[in-house]
Amino acid sequence: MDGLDTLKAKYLAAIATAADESALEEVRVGALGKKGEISALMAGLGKMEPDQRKAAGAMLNVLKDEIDAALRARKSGLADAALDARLKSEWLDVTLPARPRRTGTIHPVSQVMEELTAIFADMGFAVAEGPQVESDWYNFDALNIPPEHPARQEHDTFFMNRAAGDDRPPHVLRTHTSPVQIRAMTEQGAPIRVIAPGRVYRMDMDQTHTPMFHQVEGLCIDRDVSMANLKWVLEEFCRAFFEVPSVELRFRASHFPFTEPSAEVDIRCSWEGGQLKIGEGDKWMEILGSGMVHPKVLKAAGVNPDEWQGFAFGMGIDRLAMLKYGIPDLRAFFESDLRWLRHYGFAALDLPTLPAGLSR
Ligand code: 2NM
Repeated sequence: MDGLDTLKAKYLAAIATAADESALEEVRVGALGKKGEISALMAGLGKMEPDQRKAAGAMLNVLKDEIDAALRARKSGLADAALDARLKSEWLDVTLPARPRRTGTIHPVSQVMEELTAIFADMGFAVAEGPQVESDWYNFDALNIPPEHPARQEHDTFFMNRAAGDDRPPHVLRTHTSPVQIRAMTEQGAPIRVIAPGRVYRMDMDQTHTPMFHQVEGLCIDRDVSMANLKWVLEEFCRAFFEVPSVELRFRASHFPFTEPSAEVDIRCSWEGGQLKIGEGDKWMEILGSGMVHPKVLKAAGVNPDEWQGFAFGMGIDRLAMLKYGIPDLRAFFESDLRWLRHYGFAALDLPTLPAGLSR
């Protein structure tokens, strides 16, 4: 049994250097497994004389216990190290921001739509919406624009295709948002106060025109609504939108098929050194069209013109955005150039409200 010390040293060394739990298991099987070296020595005890067997048995038991203890200690050490390694590799900094920096911005057209919606809401106007593909009845006939009317050509309308053999007049891409107001009047009747902001389409493309652009139209119908109410609403809108203490509007007689009388509206301004100032100066700039809704239009929308009357107006949202935010080129609005969007875009979370200030 002199070899036991050598055996002990061999196994303790093997246990100490086992690289992982499976290497350690191999060492255990080699020593203490059914066919292991120590187990074999234990099996050999049966061939010894009783005295010898007693002493050798005790020594083997001690050795077996020592190796067993060393195996357990090493095993738990290896398990701890494996857990440490796993925790290290799966480490996660939960204090990091959940997403990379937010880079999206609100398009100036969306910003201006939110601004004017807030202003008109404050004056009791609800927002109405409608389809962008319209029947020619809603887009033209109901607005007192009959088939032979020159405005149908002037509007440079985009026509949709009909199926072969279908002779009904084609649908159109709406050339203004007025059909939305016809639909709103037809559905809700009078009195009514709505604005209709949205996309409109005309076949036109140059420095100052894009085939799709944005319009907002307003409609106010009640028993005794007049041009005086129209003028106040427009002044109030311009003052709030351009964020100036006062504005001055000038009405010029004009003509639209859907209003009578009709007026084009100019705003007092100055252009000093290429810088636009609203509400002061000796220049006038046209900003919108308006008028008293034509009795035929009321009738087409199911509103009795002997009982009800009111005003309507329309203006370009893209142009409002250019004027207010000093954006020079209309066509850049719709090019989706990220540098342009970052430069002219607005922070996503500060929505314009009247009490907080529209644009900040
Ligand atoms: C304008 C100018 C004048 C207008 C008319 C209507 C409706 F549907 F009520 F008849 N909506 N908008 C209108 C009137 C629009 O845009 C330059």
